[in-house]
Amino acid sequence: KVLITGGGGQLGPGLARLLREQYGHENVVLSDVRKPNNPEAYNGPWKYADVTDYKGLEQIIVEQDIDWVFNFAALLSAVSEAMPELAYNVNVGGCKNILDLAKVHNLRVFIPSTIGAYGPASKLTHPDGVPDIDIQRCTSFYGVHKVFVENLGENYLRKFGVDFRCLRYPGIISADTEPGGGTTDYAVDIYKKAVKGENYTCYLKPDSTLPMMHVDDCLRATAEFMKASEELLNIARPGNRCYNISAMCFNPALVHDSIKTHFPQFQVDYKIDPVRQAIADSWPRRFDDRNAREVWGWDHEYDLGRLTEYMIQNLGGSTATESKKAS
Ligand code: VAH
Repeated sequence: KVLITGGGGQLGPGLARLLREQYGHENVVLSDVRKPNNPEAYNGPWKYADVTDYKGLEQIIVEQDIDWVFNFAALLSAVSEAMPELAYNVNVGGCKNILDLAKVHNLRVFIPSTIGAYGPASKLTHPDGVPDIDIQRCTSFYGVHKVFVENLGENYLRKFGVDFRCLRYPGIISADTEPGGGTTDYAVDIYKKAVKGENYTCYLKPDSTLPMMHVDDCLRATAEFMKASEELLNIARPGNRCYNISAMCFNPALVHDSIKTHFPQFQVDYKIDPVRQAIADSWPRRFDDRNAREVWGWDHEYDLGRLTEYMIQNLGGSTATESKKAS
């Protein structure tokens, strides 16, 4: 049975829906400290779970007979800068609890990492795409937390045989869930404004290029990677379970252009947030995800054009083609 922690955030509900189709509704437990708006929409059990509470987490794992855990409980980049103490307790303490429980209860564990696990050096040494193994001198609390967890997880694999798995996510774009206080959230908000016929004030500079991905690609990659056999992963890259995944790279100016093909009047102006701009400037502009593509067949399906059509349609707007048909 599967437990998703941090399940009330941007990714949990969609992963629950996907895994419940694959493994059955009652075999996927969605959990969080905050209930999603409508947990019944995800067709299966919801439980309260706080990843910083080892005993409480262990009780759920034993009572629900859990053998896989996806841990989405985290404070993202911008929120972690504002609340470093709570961020450490959740991002580091919570993951350590899950790894300790994995050791005791023989769990398979997925913990996401992020493009934020790299620092400014990587962007300079690998302008065409930062590889899985590179310098990780992060300049955000969130990135530092994730680098620690990546290394802790791989040591639990080497020393205790814990089946730890980790994907470094780009910025994730979703229509039916809110992003969680990150640096890439503009890429969701900009579409919401466009569909409402409003202009958008962007907090990042127009040329702030970052790796990005549609939420369906992200969740499909996560489910596929978790299903990959341990033997395959151990043979391919012994002791190393952290893979970059990417789909596209864009910046506010490119999103604006893509949206204007549907809403020609849509305007974007810029009011830079220095905290999130500094975080974005420290992150890679491009990701090299060849290992994920070669070892377990990762491939993305959404590019910027398809993402824009999807977001407009799923936020209640009409794309250019639909408007033409209607006229
Ligand atoms: C953030 N959306 O902006 C998250 C993610 C790669 C970005 O980690 O913090």
